[in-house]
Amino acid sequence: MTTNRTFTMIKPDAVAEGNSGAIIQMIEEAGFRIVAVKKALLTKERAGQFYAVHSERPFYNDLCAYMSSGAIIPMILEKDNAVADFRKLIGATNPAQAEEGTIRKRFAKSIEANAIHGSDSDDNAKIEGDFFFAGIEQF
Ligand code: DGI
Repeated sequence: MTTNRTFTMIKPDAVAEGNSGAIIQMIEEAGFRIVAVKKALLTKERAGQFYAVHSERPFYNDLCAYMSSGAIIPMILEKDNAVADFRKLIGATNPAQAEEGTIRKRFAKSIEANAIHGSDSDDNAKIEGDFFFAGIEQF
């Protein structure tokens, strides 16, 4: 099944440096509608739950520490072909490989502090959106 929603969060490095406004502008100019948005602070444990799929990876501990190091801005977004189009807009995980015009090319500091998350499938978009937002907040 395809849906027209995806989940994103602006990560601590980008929020701390005051880049959220510019990132949200890029997202809206690319045609995404904001369905739900808030500012949040994850504990290391909550960050670990969100990234549980990576729990066996060598960078997991650092990733959880980083993702709980400062405020994030989670959002649910809507657009035709949202998941794939948003992955294209954010660019490669490693900013050294991200294409010109992508959010990570412009704002990511490193493969870890890479400014923004984007769900990699429709199923994960739903799971990740529900991780942060109740039904009443999604409109
Ligand atoms: O979907 P992505 O965020 O592009 O990438 P992913 O799901 O493979 O990995 C999730 C996050 O984990 C990624 O945004 C940053 C971090 N990460 C991935 N690969 C590495 C990594 N962090 C470090 N330090 N080293 C890695 O190789």
